[in-house]
Amino acid sequence: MNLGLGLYHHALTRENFQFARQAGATHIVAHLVDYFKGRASGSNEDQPMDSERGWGFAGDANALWSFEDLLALRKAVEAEGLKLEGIENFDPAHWHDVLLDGPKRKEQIEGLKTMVRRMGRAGIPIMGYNFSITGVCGRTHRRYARGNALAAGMEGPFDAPMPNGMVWNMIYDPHAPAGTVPGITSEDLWSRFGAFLDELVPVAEEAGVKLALHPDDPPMPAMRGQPRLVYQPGLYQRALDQKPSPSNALEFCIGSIAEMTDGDVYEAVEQYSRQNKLAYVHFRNVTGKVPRYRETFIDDGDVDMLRVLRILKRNQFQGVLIPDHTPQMSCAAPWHAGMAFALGYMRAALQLIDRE
Ligand SMILES: [Mn+2]
Repeated sequence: MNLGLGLYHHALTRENFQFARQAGATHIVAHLVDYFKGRASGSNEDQPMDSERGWGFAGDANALWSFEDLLALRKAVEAEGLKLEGIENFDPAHWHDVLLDGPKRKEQIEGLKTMVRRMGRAGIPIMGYNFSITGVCGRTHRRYARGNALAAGMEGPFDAPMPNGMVWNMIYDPHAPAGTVPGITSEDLWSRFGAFLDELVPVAEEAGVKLALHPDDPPMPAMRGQPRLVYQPGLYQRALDQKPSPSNALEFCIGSIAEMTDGDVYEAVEQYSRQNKLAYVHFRNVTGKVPRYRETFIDDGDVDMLRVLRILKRNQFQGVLIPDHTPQMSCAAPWHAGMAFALGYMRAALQLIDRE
């Protein structure tokens, strides 16, 4: 098993690659979507947080990720002694009508195929994504964690309808007419997802890229009047069975799975790691379950993280673990301190597990 760090778009710098290496990481997972565009300065250090208007504006619909930029990113990561394990999240600008089944669907599916092919050519093996209409929304951000550290949580359902022009908690069309996006059924959503896999998986196979599905965060059956896809551990199996392929894999989020109301996090780790379906792991801890939970420091939640690692080891998981989110620590560099704490814990845990 390998230790990695996920870096948001604005944090893809040489200094942060060195920071990751210094904390013992060997791999980077990069976000190319800028979740913080158009937001107040000073808000851009931590994970993006929510309001009814979402995180902000999606990227440029006409600018697909280029082969040159992808290759340059991999080279920059490698120059600091690390490997680029994957890209996390498609830009809503590039696939809003895939999620919404809108008029640009066909064109946008072709764009996604093009970017997956370019990733393969650039030697980037994993594309993490979250097939979700409303995205990561409805969370609160308060001093929930140990020592009054700022962390994300949830304090009940979030049902405010989603405005037109928004998908995946970002605005892709600021000029959309007033009104809200009509709700669809769960079967509609599964059918859109199935059609996405039918088109993308063969391309990913040929490109040598694994598509890695993140579960819903938060894992509620519906939010903002829209259904969600993987909000219980067993729904991951449905997603895999929809299109069996080495390229149909999971961005396995321990925190989100622990927040689910059914099942058991250790059984889920066992079930999916035994099938060798974990492309990479979000190694995050939490207390409580939806609709009331709080993100915690890695050593301080409901999940026994060492028990998770032992299951992964037994099932010969060889991929990368990244901290996902952490509470922010009180100091001049709250995000970095939180990540360094999580990485230190993970490094020690992996050394311990290795010696058992
Ligand atoms: Mn996650």
